[in-house]
Amino acid sequence: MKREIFDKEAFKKEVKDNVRMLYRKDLEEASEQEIFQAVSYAVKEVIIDQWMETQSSMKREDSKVVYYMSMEFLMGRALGNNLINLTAYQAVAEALEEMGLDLNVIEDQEPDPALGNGGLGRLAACFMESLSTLGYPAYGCGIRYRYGMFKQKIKDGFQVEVPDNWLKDGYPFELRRPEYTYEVKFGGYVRAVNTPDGRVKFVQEGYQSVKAVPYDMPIIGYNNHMVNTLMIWDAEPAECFELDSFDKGDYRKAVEQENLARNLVDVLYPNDNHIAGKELRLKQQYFFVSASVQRAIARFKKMHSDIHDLPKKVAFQLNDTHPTVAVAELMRYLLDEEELQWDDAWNITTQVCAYTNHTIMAEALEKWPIEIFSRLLPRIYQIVEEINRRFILQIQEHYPGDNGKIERMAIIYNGQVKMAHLAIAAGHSVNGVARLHTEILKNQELKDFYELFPDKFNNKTNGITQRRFLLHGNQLLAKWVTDHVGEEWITDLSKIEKLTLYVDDEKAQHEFMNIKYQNKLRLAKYIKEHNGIDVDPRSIFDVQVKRLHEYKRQLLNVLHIMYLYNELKEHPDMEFYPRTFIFGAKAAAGYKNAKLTIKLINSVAEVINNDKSIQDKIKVVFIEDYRVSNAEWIFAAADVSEQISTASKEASGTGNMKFMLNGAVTIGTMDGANVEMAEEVGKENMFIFGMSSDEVIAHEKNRDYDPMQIFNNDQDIRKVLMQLINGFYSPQDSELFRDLYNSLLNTQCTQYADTYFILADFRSYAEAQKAITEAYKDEKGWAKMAMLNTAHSGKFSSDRTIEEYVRDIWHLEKLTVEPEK
Ligand code: 26Q
Repeated sequence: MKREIFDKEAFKKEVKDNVRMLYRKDLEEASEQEIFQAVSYAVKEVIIDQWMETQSSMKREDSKVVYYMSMEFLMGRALGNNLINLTAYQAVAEALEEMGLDLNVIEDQEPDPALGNGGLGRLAACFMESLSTLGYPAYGCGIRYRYGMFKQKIKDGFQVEVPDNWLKDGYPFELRRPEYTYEVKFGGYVRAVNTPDGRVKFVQEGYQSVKAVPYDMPIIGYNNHMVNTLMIWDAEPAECFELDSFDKGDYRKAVEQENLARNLVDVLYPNDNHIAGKELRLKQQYFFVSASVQRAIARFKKMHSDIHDLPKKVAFQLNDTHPTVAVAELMRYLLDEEELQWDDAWNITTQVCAYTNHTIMAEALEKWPIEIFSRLLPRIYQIVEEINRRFILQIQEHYPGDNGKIERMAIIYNGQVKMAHLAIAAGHSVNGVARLHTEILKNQELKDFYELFPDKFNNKTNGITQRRFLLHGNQLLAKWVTDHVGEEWITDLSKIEKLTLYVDDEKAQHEFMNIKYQNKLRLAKYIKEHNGIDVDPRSIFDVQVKRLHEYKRQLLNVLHIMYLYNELKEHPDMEFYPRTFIFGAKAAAGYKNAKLTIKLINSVAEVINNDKSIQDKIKVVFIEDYRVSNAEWIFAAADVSEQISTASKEASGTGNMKFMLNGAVTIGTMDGANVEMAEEVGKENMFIFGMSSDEVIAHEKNRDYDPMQIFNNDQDIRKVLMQLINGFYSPQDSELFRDLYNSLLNTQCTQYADTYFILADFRSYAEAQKAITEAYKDEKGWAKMAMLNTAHSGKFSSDRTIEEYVRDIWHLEKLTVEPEK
């Protein structure tokens, strides 16, 4: 039974009162944004009680807590999801309707908090939600960027980045907690001081400091009264008089210090799977990590006197290497503040810290020049040097005389600090994010480390929360699923497998596809409003939405569309099932080929959509500003899910799972979690194509791949590639797409041409696409396949993932939160 939380009349009154209190207006005069704020504050009322209950029972039970440290939390809008998890969505929708208001419209007023780039940030958000739903005590630790991921505008087919000022109207779900302010120190130097009892103490002097002030956001569990906390840190200038005594009266330093605080949390770096080795980025990392470590320890010490018990009560999970300075910061605290011996401190640190790897892309492995690192974090650098010194001794002991090992494994080498090596050496767990990815880490990328520390390595296949991506995003299907298998799937997605009972039932097939059709209508309307393009909801909706990256191969998709168009033009009477190709993707602002690919997609769309002769058989749509809020609608409406990365390059993928849950059929490579999806649903219910990861890795090793050969021997491919440089899609400037052409064929441009094996996989991709058309024509067959995908998506709940982290790495206990009498 769901507990009724909302007294409808009281809620209505609360909303009206809030409008008066906040804006001195009656409901009738209030803007939609003001009503959103008033509704959100009314919801916050309810949340606050549960939040306080949760925090007091965490104290009472003295629970072990995980601190999930991440530079990114891509939360998406909170209002709708909070209502869903409070099981108050329907009641609130009705209450608002009685007031003449539409909850959907109000939800749409919320800014989309986009404090993340893509997969890694969204994973952190799904994990927080699952932790609360499962009842595990947790804090998310991150940064309150004033500007999150940029908003994308498409102008003349090109991406234009617009700042995302998400805080401009005030964000109702955050709570400033100035009582938990900490100081974070940068720069200066370290002085060794002899203490009266004959020891040496290290003190940092001449530094600049910043005040870290946390804002808490509630993370609401589904129907269980559990509310965890996401703490995101803002930077405020330390007052001038708080300058280190050494620098008192130094006006220039005071101004510098103030500027540091100003810039520190200004903006999220919009890079995904690529590092920007900028000094400010390292400052951001240390800033939020130092503040979070201080808060975690302060909280621990309120209830415990022996710091050796820290690992019993605290776990730090490092979301990629970005927060890895945490290990050195914890060491610093234990050595300098707690005055522990090295071995003691090291023991505690390794037991507390664990690291998740999200990529094998070489350009995403984080390294910092010693010069920057030691200047910015002098004491931390000393500690990293000592960790490195001891680690090298350990390597030498294990592999006497093997200098290659040291070269490959040292934490500091060649003038650089290697963050992954630090994280592996200083943590007790290293995990990949899908089985294939973890195997590649163990056998290739991190082979040396796996040999030295086999027990640290483990796999945690990613997952997604079904509360946001089905219950909220696809309410029609959610209700239908509940009607067929009961509502247990909401908190135990494995139960959705019971749908297999209905896959041959014609009535069920009909209903399932009808819901898909309704969702396609909803998306078609969105596309009409935003792009002005008419798309036929009866056409196949073929969707690729994700960050734009060469390894994800949006280029393969668009080259194939160009090929299909050529086919249609050459054989106007050929049989052709209408298709709508939908793209959504942001490119990092400085990533040239990615931005050019966006332009290409839009140029191809322009030509094809306006060619009357093909009778609307192909439509191409680029959805502007792909983000969490429109993603929910897009997944719900997809027939075909494009997961076409070069095998071995996509660590896991999580969009793939969201599509599967919503009954889309995947066309994909055997990469990342696609492999496990195929295992769950059966290869016959997916369209798998392309080289295997082993084949890709072998070609990379042997350097024996020659795309020019394919270009010479395949006239269809040749024709498509020539269209990149003959002005077919860019009549004003036939050179516009030259760089894309070069990336495929010209060895001068990159290490080797066609780095991501697009031409190698082209034919196999085209075959798979053809097979999709054939399969779609068989309505019942398709309905069954789509339903089987939903039915076998159970493994890909982030609830399952979190249970595995808890069991193997964090060892937390579930908390029950009793509602107040
Ligand atoms: C690092 C240094 C400086 C600036 C930026 C960065 C940076 C930022 C974001 C590096 C990498 C990222 C993001 C990586 C990411 O999203 N990886 C994805 O993680 C998902 C969750 O595990 C996986 O499903 C995807 O396969 C993986 O690509």
